Amino acid sequence: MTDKVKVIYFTVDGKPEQAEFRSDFPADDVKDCFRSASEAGPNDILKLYNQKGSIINISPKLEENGPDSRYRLEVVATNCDTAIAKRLGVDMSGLEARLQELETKVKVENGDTPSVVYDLRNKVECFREKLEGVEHLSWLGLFKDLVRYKGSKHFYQNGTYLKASEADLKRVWEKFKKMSNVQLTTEVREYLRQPSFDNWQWEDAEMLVLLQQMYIDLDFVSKFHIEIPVLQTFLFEVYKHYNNVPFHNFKHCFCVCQMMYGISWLTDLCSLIGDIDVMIMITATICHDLDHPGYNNAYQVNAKTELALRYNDISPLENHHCAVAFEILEKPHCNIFKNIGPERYKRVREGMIKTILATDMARHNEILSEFKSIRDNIDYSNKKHKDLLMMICIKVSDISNEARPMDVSDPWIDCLLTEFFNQGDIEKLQGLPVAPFMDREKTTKPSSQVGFIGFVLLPLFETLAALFPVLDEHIVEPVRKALKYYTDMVKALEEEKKRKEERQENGENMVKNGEATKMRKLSQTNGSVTSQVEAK
Ligand code: LUO
Ligand code: ZN
Repeated sequence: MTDKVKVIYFTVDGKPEQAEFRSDFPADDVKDCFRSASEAGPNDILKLYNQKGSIINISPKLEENGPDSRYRLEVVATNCDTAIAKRLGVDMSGLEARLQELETKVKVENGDTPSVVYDLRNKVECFREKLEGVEHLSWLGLFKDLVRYKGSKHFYQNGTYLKASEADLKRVWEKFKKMSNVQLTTEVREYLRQPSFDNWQWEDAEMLVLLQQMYIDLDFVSKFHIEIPVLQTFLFEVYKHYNNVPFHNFKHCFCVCQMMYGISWLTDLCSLIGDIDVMIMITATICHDLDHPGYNNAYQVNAKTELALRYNDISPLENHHCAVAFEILEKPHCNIFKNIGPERYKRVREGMIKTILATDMARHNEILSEFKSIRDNIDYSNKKHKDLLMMICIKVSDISNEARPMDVSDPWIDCLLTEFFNQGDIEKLQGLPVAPFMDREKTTKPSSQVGFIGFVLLPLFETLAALFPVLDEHIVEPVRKALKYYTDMVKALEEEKKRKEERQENGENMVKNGEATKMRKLSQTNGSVTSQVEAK
């Protein structure tokens, strides 16, 4: 049975208007209803006030009114009053202030609504308002009709900005340029080759210097005539295109590249597969998660985001990371490969595309089993064999947090679960499928790590170590230790839970026993009272 049509009367700029819709309409359609009635553009933010002057939610559930109790619709154009805001999009501080006002007013308005409904409505409304007008969110599928600001200010759902501010970028660039003229000590250059390297001790500008050092120490700068100023602008442009999300940020890119760098030295990869293929892997690791929005492929596809539509659901994120990498390399002042000639450029491009696309975990089993099938008689002159080895190497580097010392890897798993659970929260809000490891109600850090290390990480690492035994001590052994650490933790937590349940049960029994004793005493007392009364 379809709901009856409701008519909502309101004024906009003093003009009487009315909107008609059914309460089973999608929220966006109702919003569009008000938008078109008030001729508001996609960039504008709408606010609806009731007669008491309080803001009310524009939704299909909106309470019906009459022509003499009109609501008032206000169209809030985004105010881009500064140069930066004009260039980057919405003035977030203004929007934040209005949202604060919205939350306070909405709380007052619906006094009788249970607070939990309220808070949720507040959160959703607040979340939608905050995200409205931010271009990248079309990837999140939250708002199809989003503003098309070019390079608009992006931010992550918890309100932090997705991209660094101009001021931050300027500071990092200057520090990077200043430090890159300083000769790094041999000790630092040695430490940089260790899988135990601790990224948390280094600032972003310092990591940029270390990435530059990798190209120098692997001799790529001289062998491929890379100009240092071009290398610096390339690295900084890459830095600018990583987002401020909990896990898939620039630090992750650095860690993956540094692990690849460590593996290259440990296995002397350059002498095995040649300099250009190692340079492909180093550059691919630096670019492999460029502009990651903090929501994985499953989300992109389920939410039918712009990226999923653009890449037909085929590894949308990895395709995007690679496309951004070559958009950067197409800029003359960033093209570190401009002096290697068209033939080798073509080879580099093909190799980077292949290795970056291989980081899609959905292809994990496909790639691993194919590599296993050739590993024991690998032929380094066979391009197919080398391609598979390069794909395995970037995959190992990409998920290698647990190969690092516990005090380095532990914070990374927290970052990862923060990003995963944020995604799970949004998927729940949108009624989209939620993977178990993204559901904060179902996944704990130790239990998910036991599964991941045991079933994904160790089999992958042991497969590569079978080819390069030197890796066993340096990256497989730490992963085995991590598996034991989390397995013991899971056991300890299970025992603690059992003890708690036993205590509870005993507690209940004691209460029951106590009750029973009390009842017995009571009945004895009663019994004696009854017999006394009867005796009377
Ligand atoms: C595997 C993965 C995919 C996307 C983003 C990060 C990760 N990584 C990890 N996932 N990278 C390192 C780690 C790690 O140490 N642990 C996990 N753990 C859990 C949350 C997990 O189950 N991840 C997972 C498993 C399979 C999968 O696709 C088949 C995707 C994520
Ligand atoms: Zn990655």
